[in-house]
Amino acid sequence: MKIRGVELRRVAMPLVAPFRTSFGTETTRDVLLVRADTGDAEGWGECVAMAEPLYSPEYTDAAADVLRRFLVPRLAAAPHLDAYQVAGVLAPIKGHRMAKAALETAVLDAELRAAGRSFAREFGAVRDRVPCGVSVGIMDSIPQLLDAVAGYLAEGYVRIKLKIEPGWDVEPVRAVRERFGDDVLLQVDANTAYTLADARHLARLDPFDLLLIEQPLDEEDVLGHATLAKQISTPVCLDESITSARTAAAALTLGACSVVNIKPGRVGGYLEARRIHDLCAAHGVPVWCGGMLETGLGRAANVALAALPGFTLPGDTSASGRYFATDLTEPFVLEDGALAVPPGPGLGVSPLPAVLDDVTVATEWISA
Ligand code: NPG
Repeated sequence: MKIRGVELRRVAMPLVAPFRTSFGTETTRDVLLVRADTGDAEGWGECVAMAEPLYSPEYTDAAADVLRRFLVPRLAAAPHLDAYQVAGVLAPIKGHRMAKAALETAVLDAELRAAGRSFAREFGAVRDRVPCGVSVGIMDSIPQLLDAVAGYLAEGYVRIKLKIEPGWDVEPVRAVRERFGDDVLLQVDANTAYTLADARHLARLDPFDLLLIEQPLDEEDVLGHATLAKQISTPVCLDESITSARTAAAALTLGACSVVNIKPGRVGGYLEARRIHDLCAAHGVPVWCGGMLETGLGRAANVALAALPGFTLPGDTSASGRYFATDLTEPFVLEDGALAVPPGPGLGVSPLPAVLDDVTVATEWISA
């Protein structure tokens, strides 16, 4: 296979409601889409970088820049290519995992569409439906939070994740437990908002029988997480700190986490994501699929990944309607708390041309 060219397309997707985390508030999802043309087929990849570098160092403009100037030219120069070679060809360029992931996904999608094989099949999926959780942002008040959680439970979500930060942690968790009971699968996500000095405070979450606490400390503070994990009974899960199978192996060896959130964009693509899954499965460590407010394109690939056997916890693979009134693709709809894994070739979904036109802000063609 040879790349003929790559289109970078910026789309602006309004969110149904603002989404607040410890690092910021999103009202519109500024997405960079990558479309690879191989002559035989075209493939799509969604870059999960955010508009500002608040979750990780990457951001949308930087991803577009590194794709345009460094990544696409390297790939275009490769005489023969399949998706499994992309990471190696791009390896001399440091970092920029979200940009690399989008490009690799587009190549993989093109390849699988041409071969008539689905992402799920390629990855080794063992389920055709995946149970879904939902991530609930930081709210202005506890009553507002309880209303939101009640709505999601009524829709059928099987797990609730509360975003937390200092000043919004023990009380919201207590309120959700009191109102909805101990049977609700409940977890929290701090997005690096605490330090090890908060260990005693975080231990106050212990009585609430949470599934896990996600990334309480700085992404580089892997040792801190190992220390914290000994001081609290809530299982520690890492997100931001896990950037590759290698960092996952180190974190597990150090005892820094006992659960791993796998976000393909954060680790450089679905193939590396699968390696992390395999590593964790071999060590009996549960994993779940994170989310980065993806459109239907990214969601399709996430759902395929989440159908692997080691994904034993419900992920942030919510329905399209959680974020978008109109998705880029046919919407993913929750049925009995689960989403169906697309069976069609490649991602199994494609952008709806009229919607895509409507939300496109800019396009750029990079010829090989
Ligand atoms: O369901 O897609 C989703 C979002 C889930 O909370 C979620 N994502 O820290 O995991 C996170 C958070 C996030 C969103 C992180 C956007 C970065 C960007």
